[in-house]
Amino acid sequence: MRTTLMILLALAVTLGAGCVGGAIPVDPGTDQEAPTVDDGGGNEGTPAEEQPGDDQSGEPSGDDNGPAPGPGEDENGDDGNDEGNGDIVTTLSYPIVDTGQTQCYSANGLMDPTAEGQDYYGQDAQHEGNQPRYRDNGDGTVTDLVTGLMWQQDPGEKVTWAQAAAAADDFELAGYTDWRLPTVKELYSLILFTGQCGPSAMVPFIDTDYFHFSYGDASQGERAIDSQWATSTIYRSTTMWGNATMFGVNFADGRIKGYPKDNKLFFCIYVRGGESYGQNDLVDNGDGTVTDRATGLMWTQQDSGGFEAGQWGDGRMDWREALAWADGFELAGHSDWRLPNAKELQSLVDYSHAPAHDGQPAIDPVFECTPITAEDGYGDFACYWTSTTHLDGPNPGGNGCYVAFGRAMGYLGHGWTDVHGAGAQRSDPKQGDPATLPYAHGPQGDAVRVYNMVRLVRDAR
Ligand SMILES: [Ca+2]
Ligand SMILES: [Ca+2]
Ligand SMILES: [Ca+2]
Repeated sequence: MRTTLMILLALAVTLGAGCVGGAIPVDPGTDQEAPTVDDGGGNEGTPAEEQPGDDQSGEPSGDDNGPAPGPGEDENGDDGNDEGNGDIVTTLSYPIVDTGQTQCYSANGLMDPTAEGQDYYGQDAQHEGNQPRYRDNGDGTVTDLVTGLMWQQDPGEKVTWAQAAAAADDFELAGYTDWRLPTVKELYSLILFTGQCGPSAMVPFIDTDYFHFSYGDASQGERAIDSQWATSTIYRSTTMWGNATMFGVNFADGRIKGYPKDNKLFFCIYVRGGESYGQNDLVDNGDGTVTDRATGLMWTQQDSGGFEAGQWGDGRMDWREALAWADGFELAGHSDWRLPNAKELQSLVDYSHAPAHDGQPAIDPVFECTPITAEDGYGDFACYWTSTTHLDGPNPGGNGCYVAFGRAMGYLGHGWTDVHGAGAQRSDPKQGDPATLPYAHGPQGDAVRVYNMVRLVRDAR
């Protein structure tokens, strides 16, 4: 807890909140919810069992421009083939597939890439990661060559969540019978931020060379963006004032949202293989860093609030400030810290926690999260910037993706509520004064904050 009451007061004023620092009312009724489904956030690692610092062996110099580590320098002591040329990446249990974004964007749209020390350096396109690669198996299945997961290629017609969950067990395709409804971490591995949603262009956020995709059906009264895909991940709290909620991926508008689980239709593709995909393996290195041995990523244990960064010292910053802070940041002898992309940051979400469920942010407790006061005046946890641009709305490039580790607030009709759940991924304008911008955006009145929290990442090898 590094936030002072002063900061909470300032936040309350900024957000127009009435009640300072109030605890979120915990919903006692959610424990019994949907006991048979995966919570999608299994953080298997027990930091206390690990040897602090054991991830630093074989660490390259930490120089931003240093050569790629050779064989044997992988942080797990593997043979260094993680990003290699073989068919399937196998040495990490939870490799993050890059977003596919290859162009750079300022707050005003496309821009030429900049260099270290310059504005807007360090965004998604400037860190390659594991580029998406798939194999069409020619039998109605697609293999993701980064994650190793095998997917059903065609969702067919929409179904209810209950139908999607119930039919998985008996589903058979290409001779396999071990299909399951994906977790939100599995399904989100397929999202691509080469997608766009807006008046100038509509491009799906999934690779349509491999997967069958449909926008909403106008003849059924649906909007184009009604392409919500189902997962097995159930929110431990509720959205929209009490609805049981499932986290789905919208491949039409490029978001994770909590959707009302009942009385709604979803696309559904089943998955098989890679049973540990989505499970973190966190090691507290004892020096302010945490390594996830499942993803090969190293994270700062504290967020920007813990470092008292940003123009107000409370950790909040706009997108350009977040990139600049990452660029110049040093910790534990490393200077190659960067703003995580949307998929890297989502890998840290622990869907077994939720502020209104257990008072915790949706992340493993090894991480420290600076508390904030939300729009409704209750104590909460922040949304965190990513390096990924969200091509959404009338100003393509002007919005950056964030991941909500607290409630994903929206203003609906008569007040503020958690509309999309802790663990949602939405986007905010990259810059602007929240006092003069519309305070809510889109059909669910998503809260517009602009000044979000930041947690930094680096490659742990
Ligand atoms: Ca990238
Ligand atoms: Ca089966
Ligand atoms: Ca740097």
